Amino acid sequence: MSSPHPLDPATAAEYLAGRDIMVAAGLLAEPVRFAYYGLEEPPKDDVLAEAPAERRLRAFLVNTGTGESTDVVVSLTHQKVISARTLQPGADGQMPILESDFAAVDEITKADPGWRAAMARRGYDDVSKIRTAPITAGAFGPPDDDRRRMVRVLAFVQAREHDLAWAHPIDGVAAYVDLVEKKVFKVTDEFELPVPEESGDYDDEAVRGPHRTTLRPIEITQPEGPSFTLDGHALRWQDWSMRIGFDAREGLTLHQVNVDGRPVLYRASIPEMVVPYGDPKFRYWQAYFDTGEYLVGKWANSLELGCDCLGEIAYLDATVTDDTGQPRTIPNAICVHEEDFGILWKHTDIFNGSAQSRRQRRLVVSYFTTVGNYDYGFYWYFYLDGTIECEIKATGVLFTSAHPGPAYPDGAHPYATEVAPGLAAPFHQHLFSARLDMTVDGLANAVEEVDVSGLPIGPDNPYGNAIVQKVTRLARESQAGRRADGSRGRTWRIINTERTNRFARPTSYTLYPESAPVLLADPDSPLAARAGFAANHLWVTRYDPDQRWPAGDFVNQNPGGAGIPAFIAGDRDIDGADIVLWHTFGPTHIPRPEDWPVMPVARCGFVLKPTGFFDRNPTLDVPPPGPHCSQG
Ligand SMILES: [Cu+2]
Repeated sequence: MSSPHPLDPATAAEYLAGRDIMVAAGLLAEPVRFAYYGLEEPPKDDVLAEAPAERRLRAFLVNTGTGESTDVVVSLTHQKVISARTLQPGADGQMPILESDFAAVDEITKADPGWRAAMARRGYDDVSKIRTAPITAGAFGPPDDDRRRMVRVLAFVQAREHDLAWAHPIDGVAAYVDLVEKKVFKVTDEFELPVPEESGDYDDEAVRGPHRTTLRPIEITQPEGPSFTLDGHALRWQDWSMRIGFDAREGLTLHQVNVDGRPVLYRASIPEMVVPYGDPKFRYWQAYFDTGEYLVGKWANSLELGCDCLGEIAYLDATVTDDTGQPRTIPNAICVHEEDFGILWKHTDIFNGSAQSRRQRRLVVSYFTTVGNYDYGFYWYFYLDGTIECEIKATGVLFTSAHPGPAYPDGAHPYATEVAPGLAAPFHQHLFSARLDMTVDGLANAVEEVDVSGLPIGPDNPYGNAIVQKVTRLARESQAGRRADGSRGRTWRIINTERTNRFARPTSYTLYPESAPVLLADPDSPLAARAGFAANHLWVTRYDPDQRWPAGDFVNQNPGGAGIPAFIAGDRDIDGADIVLWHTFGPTHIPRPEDWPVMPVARCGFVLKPTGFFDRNPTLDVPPPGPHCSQG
């Protein structure tokens, strides 16, 4: 095994070697399964000091016969188990959903007489036409009986082989499945509504109509090849350099992002997302933590040239493992390419006659994943002018329920949109948490909240036109739980407390948030306790290598309080320190009829822009795109 960079993803050989260590330690007796398996990154100080790094892997093990759950860390370097902690699920939460849970839940549910009777009452005697969706249970306490390892199951009809099951929800019924006892322990059956009939099969010409014939080809060519280089997982493009990582849980990770040879981000990723649904009926528990409960990275797509990505593409494979800890390669999981992005800068000068245009370009590092009905693309963009952007593309199929129609006045439904006859799409949110381990020009960073406002008419402002910035330093973790405020143009500036630019001001990068709602669930709700990170748009914590997951290490059925609320309990000093920003963003999705039957991409994200990081526009040296583009 050649020596990898300390931040390179774990390889297939490493997963197998780690598995052997666990076998030798007696940790993998049947029927123990891997709910997660990945690299345990070395602490930042060791990496920055280029100290010899120990390779460690972390595994979440579940005994599917007893439910016993163990959090294991092994050292590949020293060939031994470093730690093996048995979870107390009532306090710690449960391990993520296993791949094998999907088939097991289907079998268990369909074998249950109570659930079958509920289906038969609705006219479905033949359960082979029914598709079951195992949904993480959350934690609601009594009378939900959810201290056991469990999921809740909603059902859909797929009458024909190629039917889109999501178009045909069987509403009003849920099966509660104990994954350890392997039985349905409760069936809720609250109401009956007709199963919507209209086909949602967008592959079917009878549904979509014939393909339009009016789109002429667009081809992207880079005859001299792209301007980036990829050496293993090390990526260089223009003034940028970074390392690319990948994890079964959080997907794409970026490391040691530098511009102009100066550090900006030590690490960036989207380590959690929650998708809470807003229908308080029998499906009140529907809220997926796609990352902590289902592991978004594990479901990464293999991307296809010319279909998913256009141009001169470099791909990286990702290696994840199955339930038994055996490596599985996802070919072409990560896409790296370069895009023209319109005008970078342009001016026609009325005095000196200069007329100049420059083209913006961006380097794109992305991957796409499918989690149940939804598909998410995670895109990171790096621009010539030092801007970093994160964009998430949400697409796929809406989660559906039946629409009661005349049961409500004028056919309205307070919690859902009717997207096809009798078919409802409940309102919901997609709230992502970005973990931004900032190193703007080094480790000594601080955060300033910057609001803009006008000033009232007064002695210094007789005509009332004054515009000022109000700058508030966030000194401690307890002060750094902040909301965005579009009416004040609120941004957060990450400054270096030791380095200055030519104006003797701190070098900095500014986080520009979108100002969409944070978690709409009541602050006293069981969900708010579990998704504490989503209560604000911003949190700032002091770097701690163990603080990785915004909703805690064990998110599935976690009783609450883990993650950010626990991280900030110590109220550490964050001024001039090694700090991490946690940024909550994402849409509150009121589905539109146009989102059905497959949803055009909805975008969300944030931008980081250099602010006095450079002494002037860093792109004056970008040449004109062609000799004919330069005048004057
Ligand atoms: Cu949505």
